[in-house]
Amino acid sequence: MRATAVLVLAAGLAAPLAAQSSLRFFGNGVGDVDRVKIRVDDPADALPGPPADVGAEDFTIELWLKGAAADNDAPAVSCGFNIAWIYGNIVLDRDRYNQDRKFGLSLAGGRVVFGVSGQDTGDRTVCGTSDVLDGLWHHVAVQRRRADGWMWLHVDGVLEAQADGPDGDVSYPDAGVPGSFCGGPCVNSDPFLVIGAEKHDAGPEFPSFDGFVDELRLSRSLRYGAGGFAPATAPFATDASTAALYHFDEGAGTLAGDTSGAAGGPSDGVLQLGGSPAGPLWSSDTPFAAPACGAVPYGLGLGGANVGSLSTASSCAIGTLISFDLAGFSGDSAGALALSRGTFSLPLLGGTLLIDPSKILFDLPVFTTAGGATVPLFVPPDPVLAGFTFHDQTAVFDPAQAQSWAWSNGLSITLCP
Ligand SMILES: [Ca+2]
Ligand SMILES: [Ca+2]
Ligand SMILES: [Ca+2]
Ligand SMILES: [Ca+2]
Repeated sequence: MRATAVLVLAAGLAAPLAAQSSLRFFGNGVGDVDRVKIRVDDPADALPGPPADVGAEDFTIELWLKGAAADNDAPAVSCGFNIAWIYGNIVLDRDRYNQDRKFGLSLAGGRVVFGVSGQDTGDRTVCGTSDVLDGLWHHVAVQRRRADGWMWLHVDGVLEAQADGPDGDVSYPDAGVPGSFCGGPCVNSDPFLVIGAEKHDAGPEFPSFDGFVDELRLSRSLRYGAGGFAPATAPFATDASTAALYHFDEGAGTLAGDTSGAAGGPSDGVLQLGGSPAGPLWSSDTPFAAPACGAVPYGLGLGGANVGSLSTASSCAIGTLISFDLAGFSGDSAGALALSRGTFSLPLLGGTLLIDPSKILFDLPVFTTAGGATVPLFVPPDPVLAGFTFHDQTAVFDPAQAQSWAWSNGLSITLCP
């Protein structure tokens, strides 16, 4: 008989972790403030930057945004073989000042605008067709194929523009030398992907976005076909194509963490605060409704064979004992049931890791007998825990499985009041 584990979260930690959050920018766009900066290269060396430096391969860049026309007054731009995207209210800026190999995303006349410049292969700007500055959340996805430069622009899953853009590598050059247009070399703006501001603070004719951003994902692949798609209804989980993934769920501080787990990362972002009102601010306004309380399975730890299924037989209410019921393991084994704040999808030891190893809350020991086990967890009757979501997966030593480990499916639990 062993003691029952008790869900314990450090004081002051539970509340911010319970909520999703987004970032609110205010369009200040001067003095290197009111933005998130993600470094994509170090100009002092010839080494490649972190995975957020996309563009050497196909890419998809997507995010959720919300804004009002009154706060973003850049007029419509003339799209075509030009760099007119720089005149919209800038949402994402991977510009290089007066140099090639760059791209960015802005809003002009309420429409989404996406521009790319190749190395001596020309410029192209494409424009969406729907007004996204209506005070509602919208999913924006832009894609670019390296081989022929083809560009796609989707709003809320609908293809609004596509065009044959400039060919070739548009990643930041590993030995790039920022031009001297920033009172000296633009070392503080060029080698960054900037969210929510025009990166060089070049002047009022290059305005910055005033509104909300959430759930930015950079991928090394083309995720969406021209036929459109249903936008996700929940935060993304990482996968093998994810180069960087920002949930903006920190809720405090100046770190915008990359949760992708991509090799060579993380490509973390830093909030540069300032302006009036001072941005960016953490906001509880997000595109996704809070998940209903209860337990929802997700993912398969061992491909099609659902070895070690995981379910809760009990309620998910605070002040109760939650039982994790495991079934299907092949014999007496030992392992652990791990609880994490984040989901994941990564091949590991013959199975798939479904929980974010950087956000582990704690591990519960598991001993399976006759193929199953029940793991109890007591949740204290602390009201602050209501609505808190965590994810769990069990791994046990199991000689019958590939590489001797058996992995359960995943289970997301949101605690009920
Ligand atoms: Ca082309
Ligand atoms: Ca590079
Ligand atoms: Ca470099
Ligand atoms: Ca978020």
